[in-house]
Amino acid sequence: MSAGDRVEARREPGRIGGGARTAMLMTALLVAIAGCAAQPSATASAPESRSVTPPTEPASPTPVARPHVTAIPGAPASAVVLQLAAERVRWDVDTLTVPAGMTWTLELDNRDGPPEIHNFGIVDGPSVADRIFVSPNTQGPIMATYEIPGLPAGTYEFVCTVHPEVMRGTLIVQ
Ligand SMILES: [Cu+2]
Repeated sequence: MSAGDRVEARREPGRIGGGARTAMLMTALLVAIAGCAAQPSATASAPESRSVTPPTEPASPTPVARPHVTAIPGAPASAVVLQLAAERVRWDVDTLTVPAGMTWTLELDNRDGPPEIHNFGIVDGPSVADRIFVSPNTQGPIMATYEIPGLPAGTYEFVCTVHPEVMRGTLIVQ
């Protein structure tokens, strides 16, 4: 559309026989006017399109945009073995401490029978969506052993993602 306008603008001054400078000036003026005219119409139509896009935009990027700690690939194994029990929808300890940058072993004693199920997850934020690791769910009574990936030093939370409100603890990686 704007390309067509420019071509016509160049032709008209050409017929009049004005110099190349006049033609160029006219073209520049017309382009400038077209640019000025185009901007208000673009901003005027923008609210319509904006009202369509925002609902989809904030929904998806927000969780992903957040910096997220990930497990260290190929972290060496430590000899650390920790026990953790789930009983009556509570963990039996509040804090677990493990070495930084090394994998460790968790012996998860799920003492709750049906209908409860539990898992062991590590999160680095307030939401269980910020999960770094989550074991499979188990239904007790059952003992399960997991190799937990190595993490950078820091303070995390361990959580059962099925019961995140009541089954939370602090994981200290140092
Ligand atoms: Cu649970």
